[in-house]
Amino acid sequence: MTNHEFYMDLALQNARAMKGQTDPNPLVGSVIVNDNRVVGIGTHLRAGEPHAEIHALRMAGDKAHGGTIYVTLEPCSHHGRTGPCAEAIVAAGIKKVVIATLDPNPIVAGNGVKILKQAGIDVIVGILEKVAIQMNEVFNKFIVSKKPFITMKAGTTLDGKVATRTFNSKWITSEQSRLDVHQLRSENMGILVGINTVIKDDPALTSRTPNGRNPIRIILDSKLRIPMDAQVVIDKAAETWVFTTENYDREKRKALEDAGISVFVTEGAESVDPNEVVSLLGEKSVSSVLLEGGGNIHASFLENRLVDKAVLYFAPKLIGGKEAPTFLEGTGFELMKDAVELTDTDIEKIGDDFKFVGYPIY
Ligand code: AOF
Ligand code: ZN
Repeated sequence: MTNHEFYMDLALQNARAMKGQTDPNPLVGSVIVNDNRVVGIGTHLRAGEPHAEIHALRMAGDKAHGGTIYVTLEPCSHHGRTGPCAEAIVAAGIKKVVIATLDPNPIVAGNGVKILKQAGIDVIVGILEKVAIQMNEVFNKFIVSKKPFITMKAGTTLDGKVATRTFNSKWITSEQSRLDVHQLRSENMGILVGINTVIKDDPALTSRTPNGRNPIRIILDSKLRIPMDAQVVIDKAAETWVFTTENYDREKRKALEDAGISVFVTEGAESVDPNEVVSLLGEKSVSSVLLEGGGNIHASFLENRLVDKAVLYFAPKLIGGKEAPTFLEGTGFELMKDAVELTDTDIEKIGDDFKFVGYPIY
């Protein structure tokens, strides 16, 4: 590891630790080094609060003068909720700026580097770039598309089943895997399921981890069949948003709204169009969504090319039975050449379970 990589790694570690609390803003870390000593460390904590570089500059004070600043994302150039960091870096007398990756935000995109270079500062871009890009996969998509980054999650047996033919499903994956899912929930701004999942399982869809943030519970329910005594309606543990069609039951909508549930009516009469849901969520600044089933919801999102990432937990168990549901239903593709392939795959063992991660190529 070079010196640059060492300090950038430190900045990346601090940035990553804030996963789940900065969105829709990016994870950003910064380290200032002067005379071979770390004189300032800063991490972005929350959207609307100072950027990482500002925290680091404040800590360094006069010691920033003549130093090198490491930033995991290009310093900003815009007057947003906080001032342009590139100008603050120039004003502090920093000599060198080491950046992991450029900011994909169209209002910054290279302009931060331009300000720094115009001030005669030495700028290096691309240290641990791949890691930095991956860390902000959610932000990178959202800031250019204004659509949420969607992760499809399922916990299945080795034969892809999410329950037995009698719909018994407690439990398929281990407790340790289920804890990992709670972590995943807290890292997403929204969690989306279909109405059948609510009717069958009555899930709370909350994150049971220490300091776990509960995502907004998003339910696709074309006819407003959601039971008034469902946990997601009565428990007040997090917001619940129900997306329905023009075919909805008027009285039920009023009852739900009186219970504090938000109801969104989408176009069309039959089923809720996932494209419309995704656009609406983007408009409401929901930058990340965890899809938690069931199989028809997964299929409709995948067929519409809306799934950005798949996280699949495989338990070393076999159920069998053609009536036993799988995590991906719908009609399915006709030919192998149409199959959705996943790339950049990774597998991790959690106890005896396997956690598989991959990114669909469309
Ligand atoms: C952050 N934290 O540490 C850095 C960011 O809404 P604002 O004014 O805070 O601006 C957000 C934009 O600033 C964000 O989209 C990104 O392009 C840039 N850099 N943002 O929240 C930070 N360095
Ligand atoms: Zn900034």
